[in-house]
Amino acid sequence: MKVGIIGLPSCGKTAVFNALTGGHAEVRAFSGAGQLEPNVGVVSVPEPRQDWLSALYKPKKTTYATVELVDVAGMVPGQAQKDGFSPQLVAHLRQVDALVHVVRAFTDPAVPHADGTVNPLRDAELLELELILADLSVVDKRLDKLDQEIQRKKGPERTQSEAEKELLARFKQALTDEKPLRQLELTADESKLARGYTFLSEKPLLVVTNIDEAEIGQADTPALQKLKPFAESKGAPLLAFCAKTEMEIAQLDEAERGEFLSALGIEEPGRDRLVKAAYRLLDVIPFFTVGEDEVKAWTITRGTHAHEAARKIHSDIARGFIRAEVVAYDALRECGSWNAAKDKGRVRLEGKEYVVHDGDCINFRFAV
Ligand SMILES: Nc1nc2c(ncn2[C@@H]2O[C@H](COP(=O)(O)OP(=O)(O)OP(=O)(O)O)[C@@H](O)[C@H]2O)c(=O)[nH]1
Ligand SMILES: [Mg+2]
Repeated sequence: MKVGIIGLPSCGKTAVFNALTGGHAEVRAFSGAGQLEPNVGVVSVPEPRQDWLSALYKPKKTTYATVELVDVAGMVPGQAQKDGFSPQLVAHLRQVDALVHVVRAFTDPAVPHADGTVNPLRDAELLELELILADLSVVDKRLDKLDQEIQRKKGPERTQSEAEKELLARFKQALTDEKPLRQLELTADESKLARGYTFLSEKPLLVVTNIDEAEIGQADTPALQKLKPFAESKGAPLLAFCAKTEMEIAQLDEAERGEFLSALGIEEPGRDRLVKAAYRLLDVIPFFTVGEDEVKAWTITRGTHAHEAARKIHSDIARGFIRAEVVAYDALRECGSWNAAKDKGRVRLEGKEYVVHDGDCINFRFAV
């Protein structure tokens, strides 16, 4: 699961990346736009249910779900309106599953803005338009080729190409109306067809406004007010985050961090909120395996069957699948232990077709 961090130059993408990963990638007052290689890092997804399970089992190891973050270069100033994203940038972005769009709201004379002023809504709209234009150019190129293909093809192949043309024409209309593809309702077949194109505006999006230090903890800020209708109209959740402070928090050791957060009156670190929001974007759910060796979260897409979930762990477990012993996290917590849950009939035996739920604790029985 990969999440790409995007935004205009110097909006604080790398600062967000460092805040989330605890990393030390270089941040600079003058944009490194054009930097070719993205920063890549892996972060654990905070999960209070797993904390409770670890307190119960006291395992040797607790393994949280993870998200891979990709921090790319900003768009080259001035290039935005002309040519849009560079091809390298687009190539990196095509590979991610979701996008975190960082919008600058912090005012800092030491960090010049390419357009001279800080204006979150203008910046957000500009970048969003780039996603749409990048997709539109893919659609146009493909539509050109499809016409020739349809002439050449016969039978079911032709029908297939015609269906593709119809879908792409719909996409073109939406994009021309500046509507991101994530907002279209697609059938399962259409989604499958679209997947191959890895459209940027189809990827789930989270808007993060990078606020001033003084605005930390405020429920509402001018930037949030401006961006709320924008985010809603793009089908994207919205979060405020102060990348600079969060980056500093990430560099502290645990004890210092606790003191720092309580001094600021922050209950949940922004980092945790942001990582959780990024994970939720992906429309995935965790299930847990528990034991004295390890308490582990596994990430699956919603609707995954027990047999597939088993394969996540090991192909042998899927091959030799007998039954899944399943207890919902809430039931386990209520009963206090696996055995107590079993005595109360809360541990179910499920077959291969069972649809795994968010927070299921599963023990797979298998024989190979
Ligand atoms: N005051 C303040 N400065 C910030 C904040 N976030 C980032 N900065 C500063 O803004 C400058 C740019 O930050 P980066 O994280 O490098 O921005 P970027 O989006 O990665 O920039 P490019 O990769 O060059 O496009 C650095 O000097 C940061 O220290 C913030 O929340 N508040
Ligand atoms: Mg950067």
